Amino acid sequence: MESRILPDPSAVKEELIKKYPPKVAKKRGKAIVINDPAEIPQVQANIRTIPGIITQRGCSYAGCKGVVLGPTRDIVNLVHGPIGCSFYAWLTRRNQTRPDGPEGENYMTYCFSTDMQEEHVVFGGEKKLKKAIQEAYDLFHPKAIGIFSTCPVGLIGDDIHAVAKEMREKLGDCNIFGFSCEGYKGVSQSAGHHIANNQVFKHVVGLDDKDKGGTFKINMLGEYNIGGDAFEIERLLAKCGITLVASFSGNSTIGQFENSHTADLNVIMCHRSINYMAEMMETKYGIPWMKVNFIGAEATAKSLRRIARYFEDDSLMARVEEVIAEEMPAVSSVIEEIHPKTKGKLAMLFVGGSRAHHYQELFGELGMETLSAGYEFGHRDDYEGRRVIPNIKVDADSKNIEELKISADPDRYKPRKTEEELEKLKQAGLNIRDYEGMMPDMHKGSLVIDDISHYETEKLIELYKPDIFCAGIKEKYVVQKMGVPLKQLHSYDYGGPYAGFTGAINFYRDIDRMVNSRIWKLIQAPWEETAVELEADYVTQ
Ligand code: CFM
Repeated sequence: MESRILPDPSAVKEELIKKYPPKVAKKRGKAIVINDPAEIPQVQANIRTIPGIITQRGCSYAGCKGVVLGPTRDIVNLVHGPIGCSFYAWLTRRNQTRPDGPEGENYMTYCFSTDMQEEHVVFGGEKKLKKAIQEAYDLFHPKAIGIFSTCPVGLIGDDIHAVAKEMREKLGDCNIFGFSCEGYKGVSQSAGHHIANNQVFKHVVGLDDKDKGGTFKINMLGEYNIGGDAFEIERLLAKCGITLVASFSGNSTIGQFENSHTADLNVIMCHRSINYMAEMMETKYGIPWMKVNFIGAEATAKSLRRIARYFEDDSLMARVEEVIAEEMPAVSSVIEEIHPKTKGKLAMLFVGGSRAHHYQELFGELGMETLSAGYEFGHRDDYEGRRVIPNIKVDADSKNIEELKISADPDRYKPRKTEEELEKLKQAGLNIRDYEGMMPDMHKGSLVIDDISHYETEKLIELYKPDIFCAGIKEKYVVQKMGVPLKQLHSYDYGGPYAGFTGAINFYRDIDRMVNSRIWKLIQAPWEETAVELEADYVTQ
């Protein structure tokens, strides 16, 4: 492996902001920090993107309808708004599901919209919304209909919650609830996650008290079954004898949500999108939560062990060890084959609000180094750890998002463990109610960049020349034209699953193919250009 001399991170930071006007440079400078895991610096996050900067962020509606509710197959997700909002949210995320047989309900492949026109913007769209609910009900008789507001609905003031209530009462056997997740709410899709958590908690969780059996019952929070990840996790949990009561929301049904308060532990994959749900469920029902990570073989083994230790059951712990021992040889043999070819290669990850952290595990297993990483819409706690939450400044944008006031359920609150028991588990190394964030796991001197702009992305690539860049479709072809392969960590391109043991193997192979392919060397990046001027032919007629 050739050893490269990497530029000094402070010089890179200077270069990234040099071209900005002074005020913008000052602001962006706070979002670009040089990491030190021993003394984590403060990073600016979850604030408005500066107008004029090309961001990769999405909107509140995307976070609510697309991300949190989208993967649930038997809720009709009805978008109240112009058709474009629906069309561009239609199945692009690659969240998969497994209906119960060929007749099983699955509305994920449909696109439901009220198709708001100018007339409705001027005179109001509530009538049209009622009609659309009736039509969806008559056609499908779904158990539930979720209504999602897009921007114009908030501007004209249609009351979707009143319509939901009226139609719920009228139809009688269909749970109907609304989400005021207009795109402009908050500063990114993160606001939409919170809105989704609130409404699902308010209208769905706790409706079905039936104990469906199982000894070690958990909910999986913040796993959305992109590329089939949840299928692999479900396989491993079942093999260990752990019962999955509900998944929020990969491969899920509304019935699972209704019954989720009967579980004894919430495990969180994506902290950003769903930590609210975990906290509310603990306050109301007494279910503790714990952060896990099923991305990376070692991380998967560690997460299974943590779940087993939470239940403090010797037979479960033994079974988990057996499963790990059965699964690991296949993983190790692929690592042995690939590691010599990937060792020392350099990666960068700029994704969403959790994957930029999780996927560093997989690169670590391949001997690759993460030079720089960041989230699009993470909060400071996703970077620096939850210990900073009390110090996070609550600005006007965050205040716009409702915080539900939750209290213990008078009948159903049942602490699964006493505070002493939880403290003991914490002392023994279990991360109960905690997430340490991305930065403690990154090297000293690595660059952490929040809400990276297109311009900064290009500069960063030019200066570091990484072997692979991980982001999404908006960056993919720009980066690849620079001669650097881009792995989509949102949709996984056409690949996956990447979770669990089988997923890790898939990922090693895909990354090997990308970083060791000669094709990228054949593309001339701008910094490699010789004196040849770009030429273009124009056809005139
Ligand atoms: Fe959580 Fe996600 Fe992510 Fe996210 Fe997303 Fe996603 Fe993501 Mo794209 S919920 S924060 S809003 S892990 S859609 S499945 S890949 S940006 S890093």
